[in-house]
Amino acid sequence: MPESKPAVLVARAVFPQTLQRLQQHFEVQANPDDTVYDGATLQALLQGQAGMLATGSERIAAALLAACPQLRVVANLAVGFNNIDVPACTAAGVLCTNTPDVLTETTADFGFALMMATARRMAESERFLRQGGWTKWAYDMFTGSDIHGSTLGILGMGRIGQAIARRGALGFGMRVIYHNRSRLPPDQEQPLQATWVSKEALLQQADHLVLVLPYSAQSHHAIGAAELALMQPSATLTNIARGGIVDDAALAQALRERRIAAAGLDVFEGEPKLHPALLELPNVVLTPHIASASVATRRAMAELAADNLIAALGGTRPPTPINPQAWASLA
Ligand code: 8YV
Repeated sequence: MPESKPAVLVARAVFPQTLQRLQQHFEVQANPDDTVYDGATLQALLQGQAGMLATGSERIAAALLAACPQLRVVANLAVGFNNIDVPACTAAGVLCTNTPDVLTETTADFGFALMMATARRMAESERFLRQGGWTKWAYDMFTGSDIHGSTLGILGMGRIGQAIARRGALGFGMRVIYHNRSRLPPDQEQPLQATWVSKEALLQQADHLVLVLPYSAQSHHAIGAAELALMQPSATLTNIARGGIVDDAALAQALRERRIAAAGLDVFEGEPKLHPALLELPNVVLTPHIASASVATRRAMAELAADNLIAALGGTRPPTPINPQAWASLA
């Protein structure tokens, strides 16, 4: 008799090719309607499943793990994993994986584009044009701030931060400063022409500040009223990291009072809901968490998540584990 396939839950809709690939290895419970499951539904659907392909929408915490003792692998379709309580997973012997590297350049492209759109007021001027406001040229119409030759500040200097630094220094002649808990070794700093500074100096000196740090209890509201007050009134802030790193209410107030010039936001506290004040402000560019959303990159992310699930449940060490220590209890 053929061995039965392990059961897995694919928590959100994915590319049909990814689903077909997973179906070759697993009994797949898919979600073709792309419903975002609440905690109780997720718990019910996870009963008896050995694996799960998750996204940032699914919260994986201790209570869920306790209620789903058969769960052994959570493959996150994202590089960020703040939706997962990793220590709780490790304690429960659940291996978690993410999708690093494959999205670095695409996400850096988007971060740079969002920063440029913010500095050069692209969304605001497009709205003006569409609304029929463009009747004549004017010397000061939608004047913004330059990217080339300005100071790029990066908070968080992991893979995506470094890819943004490279674009700024080598592509746009920017002076690059960054703040990160650990300073990069000189052989990594030097090709990026990036200089480590204190967080305070970063906030004070950046013409364009880009946030690329992971969300954690430590980075919650890393940018709040006090930090915004240190920034230059002409500065812009771009967040492609996670909602919750910025205090959105404080940011809306700073933007309203023109204490900073503008913001570009791809992520929000409590998304997909937005702080209502952000929707009213002209000097903010808003996008719906799409920094990694090129077709090629989303395919690569889905493939890597599938690779991880297939390897881990097939008894092979997966390519990109988050808590490799859980591998010992699984293997
Ligand atoms: C994902 C992301 O699209 O990878 C990440 O951390 O933020 C995005 O690329 C999103 O998290 C969906 O899971």
